[in-house]
Amino acid sequence: MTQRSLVLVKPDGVARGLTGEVIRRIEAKGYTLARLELRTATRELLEQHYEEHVGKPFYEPLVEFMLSGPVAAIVIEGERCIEGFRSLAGATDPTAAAPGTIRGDLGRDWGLKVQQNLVHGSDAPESAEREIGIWFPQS
Ligand code: DAT
Ligand code: MG
Repeated sequence: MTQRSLVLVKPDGVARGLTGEVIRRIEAKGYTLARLELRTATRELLEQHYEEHVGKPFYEPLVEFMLSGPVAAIVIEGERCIEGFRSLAGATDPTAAAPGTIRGDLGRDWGLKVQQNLVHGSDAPESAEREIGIWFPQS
């Protein structure tokens, strides 16, 4: 079924000039870009976005990292694109992520645990619609 997913190029990806490379891989896979905007997150927005992680030990460092610079907020569209983008992104830990994936090819451990893993992708249809509503409330 045609789905939408929220993709973020995180501050490390934007700062390293990898936004275009991430978009290139999304487009090469055949997904469509429905929305695309460079944004600076706020604490309030991130608290909603990372609702499931509030209170976990890595939550505060994650939020600080996500506030450290602009992110590219992207809505992609396509058949099973939620699972498809998760597959393109690779495992959460960039050191362990398989070669061929965004995190595996372009990410590594910089001594800041696994938070600097370049991209976010929604993990289920419900979270995709929830996250798109948070980042693009007018859509
Ligand atoms: P994903 O981004 O692969 O969906 P997640 O939703 O479990 O992973 O976690 C959100 C982000 O939080 C993840 O991209 C990096 C950070 N994170 C997750 N687990 C972590 C941990 N054990 N230590 C530090 N950061 C972590
Ligand atoms: Mg997640």
